[in-house]
Amino acid sequence: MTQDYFDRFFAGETLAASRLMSVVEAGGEEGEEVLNRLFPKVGSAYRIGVTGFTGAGKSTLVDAVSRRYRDAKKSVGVIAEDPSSPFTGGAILGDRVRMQQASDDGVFIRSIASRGSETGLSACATELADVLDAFGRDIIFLETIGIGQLEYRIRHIAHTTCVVVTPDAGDDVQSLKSGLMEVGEIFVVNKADRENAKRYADDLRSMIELRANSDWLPPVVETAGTSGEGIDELHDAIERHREYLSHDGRLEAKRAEALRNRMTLVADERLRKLFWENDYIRKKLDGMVDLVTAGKKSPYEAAREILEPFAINSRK
Ligand SMILES: Nc1nc2c(ncn2[C@@H]2O[C@H](COP(=O)(O)OP(=O)(O)O)[C@@H](O)[C@H]2O)c(=O)[nH]1
Ligand SMILES: [Mg+2]
Repeated sequence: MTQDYFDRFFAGETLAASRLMSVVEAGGEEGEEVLNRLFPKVGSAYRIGVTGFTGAGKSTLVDAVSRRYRDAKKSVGVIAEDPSSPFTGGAILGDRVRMQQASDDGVFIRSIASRGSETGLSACATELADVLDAFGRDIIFLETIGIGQLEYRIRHIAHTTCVVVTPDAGDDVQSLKSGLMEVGEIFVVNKADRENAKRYADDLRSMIELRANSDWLPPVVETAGTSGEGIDELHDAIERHREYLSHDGRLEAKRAEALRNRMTLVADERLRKLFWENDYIRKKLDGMVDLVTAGKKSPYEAAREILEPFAINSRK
């Protein structure tokens, strides 16, 4: 990666940003080098996570809310994890992607395919958000699918996490996964044009009140992404949460926690690799396989013995 790219990136050239994102997305040493170079410039963007199942209306909502920020002269970036065809749902967003290629209207959209591990995916979303942050975007939306462990991790990738749900017939709020309930700082009941939306939102409010355990009570906003209903309320709820975080060092604490989490994830990944590629460990493992196969040790005793030299702190 030549200096030229960084110069063009810091001069605000969209193509250079796309290029750096591709390098970061590819990972490896070159990607890390880019992140190291950009890191001093990372930290001023406000990150809004939007999570929920595919088809809930996340892209539609991100598009609508991002317009509010654009109207307020804020620059916007979007990182969207989209397993199907990116943004097919939102014709508006589709148009915008096309527009983007011709001119930068202040919204930079990048979709990432949901491949690889969940950890890899959320790390990648965070890293791409870092690039947009260094690029000077004021607001960054991170659209992720609320499945598996990912929903727990989104808390480390966004400042404000919005969980988007829909009042699907036959489903009641009890069926919402507790992972989603835990990460939501704002709940959005989208497709408010559906008949049972109101009741669904009220049930959700009662459930949230019962679970409330911090001085931020997550609001439930009813929206209809396609007609624009409730978009102002959603924007206001995000701004209220941002205001809440700006007091008592909450934002700084959240940022520190996220960075700690990131360091742990990166170190964890490397540690495993270092460990299993280490000659001593490989030989030890081979020897244990023989012993276990011969019935002389159980796999648990073997695993314990392999780890024994590293258990210094926990020895009694
Ligand atoms: N009826 C209704 N459809 C909506 C609403 N919001 C989004 N949709 C539609 O739901 C589909 C999925 O939306 P999309 O934003 O792509 O969902 P995502 O997968 O969560 O990003 C699209 O066809 C949207 O037009 C809404 O409020 N009401
Ligand atoms: Mg989407």
